[in-house]
Amino acid sequence: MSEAVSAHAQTAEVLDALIIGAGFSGVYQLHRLREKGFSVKIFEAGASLGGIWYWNCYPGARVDSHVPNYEFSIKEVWEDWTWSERYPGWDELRQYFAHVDKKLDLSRDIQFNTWVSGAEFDERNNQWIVHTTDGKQTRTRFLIACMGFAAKPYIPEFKGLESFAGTCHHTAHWPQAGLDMSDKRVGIIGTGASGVQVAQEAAAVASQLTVFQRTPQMALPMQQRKLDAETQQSRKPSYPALFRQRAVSSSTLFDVVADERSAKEVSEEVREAIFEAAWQKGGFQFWFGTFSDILSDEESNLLAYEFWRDKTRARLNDPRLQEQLAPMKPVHPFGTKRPSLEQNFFDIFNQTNVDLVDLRESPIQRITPTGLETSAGAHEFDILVLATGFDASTGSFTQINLIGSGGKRLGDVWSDGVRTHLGYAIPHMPNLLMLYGPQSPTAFCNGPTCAELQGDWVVECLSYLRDHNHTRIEATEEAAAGWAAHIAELAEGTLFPRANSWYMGANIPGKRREMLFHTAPQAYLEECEASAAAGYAGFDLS
Ligand code: N01
Repeated sequence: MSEAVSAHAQTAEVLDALIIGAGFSGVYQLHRLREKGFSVKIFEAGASLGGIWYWNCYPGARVDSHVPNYEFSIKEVWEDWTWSERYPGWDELRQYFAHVDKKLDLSRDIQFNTWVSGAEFDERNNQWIVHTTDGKQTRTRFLIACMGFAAKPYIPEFKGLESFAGTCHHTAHWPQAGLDMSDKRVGIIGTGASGVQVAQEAAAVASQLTVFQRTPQMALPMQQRKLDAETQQSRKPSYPALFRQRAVSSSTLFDVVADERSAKEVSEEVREAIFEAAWQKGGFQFWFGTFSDILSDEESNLLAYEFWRDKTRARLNDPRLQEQLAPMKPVHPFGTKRPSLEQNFFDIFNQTNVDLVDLRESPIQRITPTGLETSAGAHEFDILVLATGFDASTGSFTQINLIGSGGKRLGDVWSDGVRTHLGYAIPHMPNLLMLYGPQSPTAFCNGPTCAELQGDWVVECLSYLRDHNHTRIEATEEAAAGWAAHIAELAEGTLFPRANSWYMGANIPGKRREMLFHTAPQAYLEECEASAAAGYAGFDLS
């Protein structure tokens, strides 16, 4: 840092906090920090609020967590808002964000269409200098990263991709103006949540849909339901208790609670009844809400898989499709990749306009101007949808040029694996705090719940620093090494390491394989509380 730049810092406007991203986490931070009297702004890459719900506007995009669990607990926001569906779509979620904006008067402190390309820490002043692609620089005491886990779409290096002459989009870069798939030939690569959702919509309107599947998707029934305003209003008196519950029970997860018994320890009759009830309830109930050991015991897991498999095969007319979509033997333990919630995903394959191509039998060789070639032959289409996922969690950070204390780059700090303390802060990156980031429960926690519970911790932390005249907070290397070991140990107690999922960083070629998330949200909250109560143990404050 030159003397001139440093001297300039004494006079330039310096924010207390700059938030990156205007999704659930960023919006909540802005609201709470302003309440506490901090000067704060959001830089948001999109043209409006919503984060993931701004970018993912492909047909059928909808949330996999039900309302009212999936909304803010702020009374002035929920008291006059009602939803039309239990699992709302992206457009209704955007309307919700517009409502939140109006209620909390957020936009005046949000700079839209602003992409943060880099930030460097000015040690002399304990400030971040934040660079945006418009060429401007902004100084802030604290940099609060609220980019979500899916800010970096992943597009595999398919040979010939640039030669495709039709329309091609990654699901997270869908045209904001929409794209009509009616009477078109559509190809979709990928069968994660995004692929499943687009496929359901495309199958209804496309002249031909070809779904390219590499790994069968153990999708679960959403059991979508319409909601009426009157019933929702009549339930509002119970909302405060419901939102309080998110912080104090295992339902922090996804508002589902499992039977404490093992799936193996009950009679077949009882087991089937519990499985069936969860199936009928829908959503993530069958994933996390049947027996306590489904995701940790191989035999119990297999019992859940067999139930899922038989239910799914019964919906498919063709025995070949049955084996491709729901094989007799699981390709990985059930639920170790996030299950999509489907409405008619399996049924579409009984339609004459829908084909499945199993990439395990015939891998993609190249994309061509008119479609793609697998080892078994050519497929032609007008629209190619890349539902190929994200460089999840860490990708949101590594795509920004972050330079911390002593000139350390994030890539250097994470060269032997991800290092954070409590998923909030990174060694050598003072005054950078993360919400919904790596090594916190992100992937296993309901979004708005996590935004608020983690968000409150960060707000309290910044208030503590202000009250104690501290201008700098930094995770210690020791604490971060201990936290990484803790995350790995928690994962080892589960079956999650057995799948090539984005949880494990295993969906991106060359990315280090490690569990990226804390798998026990309730314990996590207690660990964070304990650190704060001990004067922010594991952090250096100065
Ligand atoms: O991404 P994914 P997503 N050749 O990584 C395939 C959330 N989300 O965008 O399984 C061929 O799950 C890949 O195959 P495989 C949700 O948390 C939520 O769908 O790696 N195929 C897989 O099928 C979700 O979990 C909603 O073998 C290739 C697919 O692409 C997360 O976002 C909606 C390939 C990627 O699936 C990510 O979901 C949407 C290749 N080279 C998303 N590379 C809600 O409902 C990858 N694939 C809230």
